[in-house]
Amino acid sequence: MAAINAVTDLTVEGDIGVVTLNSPPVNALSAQVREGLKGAFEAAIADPAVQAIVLICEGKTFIAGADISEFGKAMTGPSLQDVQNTIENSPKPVVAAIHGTALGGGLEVALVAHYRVAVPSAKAGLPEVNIGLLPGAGGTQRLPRIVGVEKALEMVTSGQHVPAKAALAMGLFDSLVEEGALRDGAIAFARVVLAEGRPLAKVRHLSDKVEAARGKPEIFTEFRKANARKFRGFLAPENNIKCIEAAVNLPFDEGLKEERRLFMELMTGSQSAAQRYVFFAERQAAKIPDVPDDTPTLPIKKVGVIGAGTMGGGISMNFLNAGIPVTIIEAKQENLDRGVGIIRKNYENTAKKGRLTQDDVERRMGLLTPSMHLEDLADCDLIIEAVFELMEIKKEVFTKLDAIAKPGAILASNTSYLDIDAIAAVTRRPESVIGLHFFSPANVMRLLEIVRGEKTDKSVIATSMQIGKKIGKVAVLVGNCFGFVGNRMLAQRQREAQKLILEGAMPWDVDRVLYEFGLPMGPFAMSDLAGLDIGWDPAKTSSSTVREVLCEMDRRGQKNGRGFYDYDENRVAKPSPEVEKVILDFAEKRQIQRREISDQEILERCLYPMVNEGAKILEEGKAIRASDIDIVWINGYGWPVYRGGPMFWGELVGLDKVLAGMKAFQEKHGDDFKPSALLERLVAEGKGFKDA
Ligand code: 3H9
Repeated sequence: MAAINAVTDLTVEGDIGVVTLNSPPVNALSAQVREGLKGAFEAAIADPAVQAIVLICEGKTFIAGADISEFGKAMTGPSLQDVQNTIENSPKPVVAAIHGTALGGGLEVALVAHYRVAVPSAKAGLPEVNIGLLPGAGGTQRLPRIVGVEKALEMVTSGQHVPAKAALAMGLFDSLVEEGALRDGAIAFARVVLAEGRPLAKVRHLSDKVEAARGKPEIFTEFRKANARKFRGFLAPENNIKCIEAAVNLPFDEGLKEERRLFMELMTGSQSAAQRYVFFAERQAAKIPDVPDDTPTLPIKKVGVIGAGTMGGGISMNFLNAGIPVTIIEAKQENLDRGVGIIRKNYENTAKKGRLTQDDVERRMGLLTPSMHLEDLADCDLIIEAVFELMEIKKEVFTKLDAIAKPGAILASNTSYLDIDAIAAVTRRPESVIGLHFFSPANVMRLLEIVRGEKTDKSVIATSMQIGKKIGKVAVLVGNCFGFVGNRMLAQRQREAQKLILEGAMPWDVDRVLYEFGLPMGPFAMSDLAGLDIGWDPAKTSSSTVREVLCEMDRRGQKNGRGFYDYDENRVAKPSPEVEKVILDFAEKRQIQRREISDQEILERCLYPMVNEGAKILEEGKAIRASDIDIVWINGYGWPVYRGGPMFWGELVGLDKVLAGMKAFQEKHGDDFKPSALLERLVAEGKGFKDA
C-alpha cells in the first residue's frame, strides 16, 4: 500500500489499483483531497501492474461534494476539473465504488469514471441548488446525457438524493453490489470489465437523450411555469435550467463553458453566500457550548401532550410519525374526539396523496391514546403542555403535572411568549422544566425553539435537542424572555406595519413590499389567514385599533371572506375600499397627517428594528449566536433562505447603514427605534455579529 498523501492511498490488488480516500467527515473535495486523487490516479495509470482502477471512500460516505468551506477563498492545489480530466482520460477503466451519498462534486467525480457501482443503501444527487449554486464540474452536462432532460431538470432544481435502486434504473449506476461488500464487489466488477473487454465508457459521448430534447423548447418553458411559485426569488434554479438547456443545444465542451459561466455568476452573488452560510448555521445551532455532545440524555419512549387543539394535535403527529407513542389529553370528550379526528383526517389526506399507506395511517393512529385524565401521563418521559396561552392556566397545569409525572420526566410548555421560569417555579422540579415552542402547523414547520429556564438541567436540554432532531425539527436553543427570539422580533415588525398604515401606506402596500422581499406573505395577509379575531373579546372591544374596528364590523379574516382584504370565493385577496376608509378615518381621528411612503421606507421601518432587536437578544445572551437567530427566522417565519436571515441580511446591508437608519427613525418616530448598545459598539469597532 502506498500513501499518496494524508487522505489518499493507492493499493494494488493483482491487476486492480484501488484508490482509497479517507477525509472525514464526508470526504469533501478539499485541496488536499484533490491533490491526493490526482496523485493516486497518476500513480495507478503509470503502474504497469494495474489494469483497472477502483475509487472508493472510507467512513460513512462517498465524496459528498466540493468542500463548501473553501468557497470564496483563494484556490490552492489542482482544480477539480484537473482531477476529473485525469480520471476521464485514464487509459485504464475506472470504477467508482459508491456508498453513503455521492453528492454534488462527488457525483461529478463518479460521472467521469467509466463505470459506477454502489451498495443498495447509497444515494446520489446534485444538491448544489440548495446552497444557491449549480453543479459546476460538468454535472449539468453529463446528467441529462444519462437520465434524460426531464429527470435532470428535476434533479438539479430540487437537489433530491436518488436512492440506489432508482439510480440503477435510470442508468446513473451500472451495478449494485451486496451491502457491506463494496470493495470486493467493485474489484470484481472491474475484473468483469477487463475480462469482457468493455470500452472506456465516457458519459460525454452519450448523445441520444439530449438530442431527443433538441428543438423542443416547450420542455423548458413548461418546467419553468410549473415551478414558478417554488422558485420565486431564487436565482440558482434558473441558472440550473439554463445549463440543462445548454447541454441540449451546445456541443459538450461549449456546454461545459456555459456551465462554468453560470456557476461563477452564482458563486460570486449574495444569494449563494447566504445559502452557504445557512448550511453551516443550521449545523452550528445544534452545538451548545456548555452542553457538550457527551451530556447524558434521558430515554424518551412515551410522550404526553396536553391539549388536542390545532397545536396539541400537530405536536402529537411529530412523535407519532417518529414511532413514539403519545397520550393526548383534553378536558371534554367532544374536544378530544374532534382533535383525534383531525389527526386522522390529516393522515388520511396524506395517504390520498400517496405519501403514506393506509397501514402507515393505522400504525400511527395505533400509537395514539386519547384520554381525559392527566393521571394517564404518569408513565410519560416527556409531557408537553399546549393549553390556552394564559399564565394562570399554565401554572395550574404544571402544579398538577408536578404531582402526577414520574421523577425525571421532562415537563415542557409550548408557550410562545410566557415566562418559563415562572411556570417552572410552581413545581418542585424546575430543573425538569423547559420550553418546547413549536410553530403552527406544528407537524409541518421545521423550527423548534427550545427555551432554557434559569434552572433547566443540562440533560433536559440535551434530550430536548436530541428529540427535536429525531422528529425532524431544526432545534434552536434560546433564552427565556417575552416572545423568546422569533416572536420578540416579530413584534417589532408588526408594530411598524400597524404604524405605517396610519401614516400613509395601505396594508396591501406593506404586504407587497415584504412579499417582494421574499417572505411568504406580509403581516396583514398573515393576520387575515390566522383570523383577526384571535384574542379579540366582543365584550371588551373599544375601537382602539384598526384591527378592533374591523372585528367590530365582522371583518374576521379569510374565514368569513373579509379581513384587511376582501376575498372572493377562491380566496383570492383584493384591496378593500371599506378597510381603506376605516384606516383613513382612524388616522384622521388620531390627527395623523398622512403622507406618501416609499417602498424603501416600508422595508426599512419593518426590518431594521428586527435586526436591532436581534442585536438586543444577542447582547442579553438570549441567543447563543447571531446565526441561531437567522435559523429561527428561516425555519419558523419563512424568511427567504437566499437572504440568510435578518442578522445576515443586516450585515449585507451594512450594520452602519442599519444603525444610521435606526437613528434617523428614532429622531422622527421616537424610542421604538432606539439602537441597541451592541449595534452601536459593533459599528464603532467596524465589526460584525459573529464578533459580538
Ligand atoms: C459542490 O459540490 C460544487 C461542485 O458542483 C462544483 C465545484 C467546482 N463541505 O450534514 P452533517 C460537514 S457544492 C464541507 O451534519 P449528515 C458539515 O458541516 C457541494 N463540509 O452530516 C458537518 O460538519 P460539523 C455539494 C461539509 O450525516 C459534517 O460535515 N454537496 C460538507 O447529517 C457532517 O455533516 C452538498 O451540498 C461539504 N460539502 O449528512 C452536500 N458536507 O460536524 C452537503 C458536510 O463540523 N452535505 N460537511 O458540523 C450534506 O448534504 C450532508 O452533510 C450529508 C451528510 C448528506 C453529506
